[in-house]
Amino acid sequence: MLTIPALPYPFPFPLARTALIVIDMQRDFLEPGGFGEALGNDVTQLRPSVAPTRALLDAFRARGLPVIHTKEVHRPDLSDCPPSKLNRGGGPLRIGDPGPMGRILVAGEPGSDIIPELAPLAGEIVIEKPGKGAFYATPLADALAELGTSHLIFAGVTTEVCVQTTMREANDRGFECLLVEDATDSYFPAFKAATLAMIRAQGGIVGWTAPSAAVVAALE
Ligand code: TIU
Repeated sequence: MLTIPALPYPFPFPLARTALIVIDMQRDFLEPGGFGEALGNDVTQLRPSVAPTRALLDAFRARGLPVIHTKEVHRPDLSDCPPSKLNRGGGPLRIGDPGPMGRILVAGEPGSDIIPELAPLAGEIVIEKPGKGAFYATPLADALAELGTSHLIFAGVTTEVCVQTTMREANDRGFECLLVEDATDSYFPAFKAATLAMIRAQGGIVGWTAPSAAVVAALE
């Protein structure tokens, strides 16, 4: 077992059973003209997490450890987007509408791509998901079972929406979970801070948090 200095206490992990999961680092959330901006958000708020996420990717890749990327996308016919999600927001652009990066949050459109800095490498698992959580209506659970994964290191956006939803369910499914503090961002810094605090409260009720430097150092 290796150990990462973490909160609320050190995080022990077996290297061979640990995977990195990077949630939804897509152009639709991080670049102007996508879903995030259509919801009225300042997309520049998500930029600080890019370099730390890249450092995690480099460290996991150098060790030959599994990397899983997720993307929040819908089928072109929107058959996997319930009306409750389609109609939410009330802004001028909705899921499936044409925007400057193609149709908003639709699989295969330029806006749905993971940003170039964090692009998946050949052989890395990419999970397309119609919801906020990465387990709902996806093959993620089967993929993790096949890998023999017991411990998950989380990065991605946004902290309190897709990252937290996925981490909470992973925790319920028996995974030991650590969220990397500087490799996640929210459009609302106060929500990010609150999410980190609630994850590690009550003795780590949902899991652990640690800075990327501590995770990278543990892998060296
Ligand atoms: N709106 C928002 O904060 N997030 C999402 O809609 N999806 C993800 O978090 N990926």
